[in-house]
Order: sequence, then structure tokens, then C-alpha cells
Amino acid sequence: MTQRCGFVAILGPPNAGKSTLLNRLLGTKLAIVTPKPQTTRRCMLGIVIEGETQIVLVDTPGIFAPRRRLDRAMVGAAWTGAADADLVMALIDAERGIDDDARRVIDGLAEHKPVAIAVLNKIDLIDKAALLPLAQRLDETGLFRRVMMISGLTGDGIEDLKRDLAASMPEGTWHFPDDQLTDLSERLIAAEITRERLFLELRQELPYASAVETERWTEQPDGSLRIEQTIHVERDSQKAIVIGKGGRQLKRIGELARAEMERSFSRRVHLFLFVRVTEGWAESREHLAALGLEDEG
Ligand SMILES: Nc1nc2c(ncn2[C@@H]2O[C@H](COP(=O)(O)OP(=O)(O)OP(=O)(O)O)[C@@H](O)[C@H]2O)c(=O)[nH]1
Ligand SMILES: [Mg+2]
Repeated sequence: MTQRCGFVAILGPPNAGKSTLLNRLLGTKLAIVTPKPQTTRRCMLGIVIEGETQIVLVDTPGIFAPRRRLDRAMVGAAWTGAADADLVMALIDAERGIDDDARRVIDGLAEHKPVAIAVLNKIDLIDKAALLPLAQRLDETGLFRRVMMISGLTGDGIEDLKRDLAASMPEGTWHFPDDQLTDLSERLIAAEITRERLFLELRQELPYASAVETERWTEQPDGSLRIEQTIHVERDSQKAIVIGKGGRQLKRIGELARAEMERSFSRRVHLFLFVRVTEGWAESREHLAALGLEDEG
């Protein structure tokens, strides 16, 4: 049989369920997922094999109206991911419908006209009857080869989607070894796991004011990992909240992140978290580049 291989960018508004879908298609938890928008900050690959086809999925940050330099880098990365793909999968939250952010995605696609399909997600949340008019509106834009309906959460429609994606990939040899799952390093995965915890445990602006960097990674003689990470925040007051009374908040974040790392890396982990005030990191090209969130160019 002929081999096929191609890139599929998962593009959409924040919180549409892009990372959940990546994990679902991959069959394992790779990308971090939270109920808060703007969780994903960088593009990452999830490599799926379907028969003779290698589907290289690209999870992207959500498309929204950017304010900070970090936001612009996120939205820019998402559009770059889409431009480099063989197929763009526009993921729309069926419950939210075509809101301002979804409109921004559609307008952007209208400008660039990539090969695209629309995928209505979260169909577990709404009535089938409400789906049809929405699908029709997407179809009428003329931008999509077809409109599919899924639930990344329950798995409804996922097998059909996977087959459809595989059939849409160009003929060609595989780009990655058959056992490679992602392009993310373990250091980055570890940083993402801690950031997921920050998003889940912290409120208001705090998740958006923080970033995580893995500073040291040591394989210990007993087979365990020693991981040291810095949590960057913007102000002293934020540092105090992340640490919490008597260090309780930071301890809780560390314990939960460590447990997740042990699951992810299948080995014992000793995690050390430091909180540092790095003023204006989200506006600084240098800091964003150091965090791998903006090209240095
Ligand atoms: N009910 C329901 N919830 C879903 C579905 N897919 C995702 N979610 C939830 O939607 C929220 C956002 O999911 P994510 O996968 O983080 O969304 P995202 O598009 O990657 O978000 P950003 O990275 O912030 O742009 C989470 O609470 C998910 O559990 C779905 O099919 N049904
Ligand atoms: Mg995401």
C-alpha cells in the first residue's frame, strides 16, 4: 500500500477543545487542557498513525484579539501553524456557535484560503436540531470541504474524523519514526504540566501572568528524575499568592504536578519549584524567546 503523510493544523478560538481533540486523536494525554481560555501558548505536534498514513497534528494556541506581546506571539504561531499545514481543521465550539473569536478564525481563513474542513465540537452539550443551522452557516462560507461533528470529550465522531483526515493526506513517506509521538522535549512537557496546574489552581489574572521554565533536569542513579523549575510571575503580590500562606499553595501545586509528571514519564520524580518575579516577561522579546514563545529573529 502507498504511504501517506501530512500536517493537519487544529485551528480555532480559545477553549474550543483543540488540545482535547489532539489528545483524543493521539489516544494519550499530551497537550494540557483546562477550562480557562488561552491555555495553549505554543504549537506542538501530535503524531498519529492510521493504517499506512502518518497524520501529523498541530495543536495551536487559540485565535483571539491579542493585547500583550505574548498574545501576539501566540496568535501569530497559530496562523503560522495553519499556513504550514496540508489541511486546516477549523474547530468550532458548537455551544458557543459563531462568536467574535470564531468569526476571527473564519475571516482569517477567508484571507488565506487554505484547504480546510470545519469541525463542530462539544456536540454532547447541545441538541442535534441546533447543530444543523450552525453546520449550514459554516458550509455557506464556502471555505470548507465539509463540516463534521464531534465530541472530543466523549469520543463521538472521532473514528470517522480520523479516517477522513487520513484519506485527505498527500501520498509520501512518513516524516517521523513510527514510535515518535511529539516534537516536545520532556523538559517542555514537564513545564507544561506545571503550567496546567497553575491554570487549574490559580484565579483571575494569575494564570496569564505566569510562565514556567524547566531549569534543571537530572537523571538520578536510582532511576528517578530531579526536576527544577522556575515559575515566573510579574509582581511581588502575585508571587505571594502563588506561594500561599505558609507555602501551602506552592506545595499543593508541586505535589499535583509531580504526580502528573510521574504518570507521564513513568518514573519517580522529585520536583523543586521556585517562584521568581520577572517583571514584564509577557511583553519582553528576550524573555519570550528564552521561554520558547517567540522567535528570536
Ligand atoms: N462538553 C465538552 N467539553 C469539552 C469538549 N472538548 C473540550 N472540552 C472542554 O473544553 C475546555 C477547553 O478544552 P481545551 O482542549 O483546553 O481547549 P483549547 O481549544 O485547547 O483551548 P486553548 O488552548 O485555551 O485555546 C476544557 O474544559 C475541556 O474539557 C467536548 O467535546 N465536550
Ligand atoms: Mg489548547
